[in-house]
Amino acid sequence: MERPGSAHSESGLRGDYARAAADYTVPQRWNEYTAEQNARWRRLYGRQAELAGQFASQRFLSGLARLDCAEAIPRFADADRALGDTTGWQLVAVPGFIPDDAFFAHLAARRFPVTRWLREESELDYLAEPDVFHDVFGHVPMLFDPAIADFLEAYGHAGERAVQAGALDLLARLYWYTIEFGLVFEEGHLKAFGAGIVSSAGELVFAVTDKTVPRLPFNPLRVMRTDYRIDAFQDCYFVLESVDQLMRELLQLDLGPLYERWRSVPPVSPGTLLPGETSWHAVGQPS
Ligand code: HBI
Ligand code: FE
Repeated sequence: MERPGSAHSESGLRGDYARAAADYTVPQRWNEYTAEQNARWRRLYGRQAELAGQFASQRFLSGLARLDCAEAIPRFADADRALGDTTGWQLVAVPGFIPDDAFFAHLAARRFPVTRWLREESELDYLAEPDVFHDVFGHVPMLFDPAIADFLEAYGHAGERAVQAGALDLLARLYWYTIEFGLVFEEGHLKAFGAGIVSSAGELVFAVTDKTVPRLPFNPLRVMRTDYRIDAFQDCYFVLESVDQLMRELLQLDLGPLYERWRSVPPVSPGTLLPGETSWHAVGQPS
């Protein structure tokens, strides 16, 4: 594994990688968050929790309530206590984006890497890197959900094999279109549970209510073949019948042969519908 240090700083990642341990963890240093940062967190939380009440999955909302962090950036050790009683996940502080192999090793051990720093005032609406708000507000609520808890651990194990098979792009899209940008039908309503959506004010409204963006029924192979963008709202979303579907379908996949078959095939571009596909917006969203 190549260790990001100065190289990453030069490429724009702002965390302090030089002082991280070999597994990229750092102390959270909760006492060093300023009153101003906690006030910013409170504002981000307030705005996003209100939208989430309307547009996010119940399973996300019940995890968010368990997390109990409306007032200030939470101590990760406090979240660990709540998680320990349910799915046994733990949070580890990291400087920011970390290399794939380190990321997978943490997930495989049911440790979720959480960026320790908070975005600046000028970045309330958009940020290219994950910060503590994206990681905690977006991801941690779903760690209380047994289906997501198990899926993420399985993803960590699968990740190392996908790297060896030269097929990480295929597997990473499964994470992207579910854990980051997944939608789910809940009692006939379209809801968001992906962290990239629920932690973004603009995309949470867009992903759930836009009248033209393609929304396709979740199909793991279709997802693995679909490219994505990281610099704007997604050009398409995939919708689960229930978050339980995720683990069920992953267990049925024979990833080795699938990697062999699709590894060298160019991906489908995200806004494209394949022959025979119909987006849910076109057939009328359940209201
Ligand atoms: N590191 N901190 C952090 N957060 C991520 O979501 C993350 C990462 N490293 C690698 C990675 N994601 C992805 O590229 C893999 O899921 C493929
Ligand atoms: Fe994320």
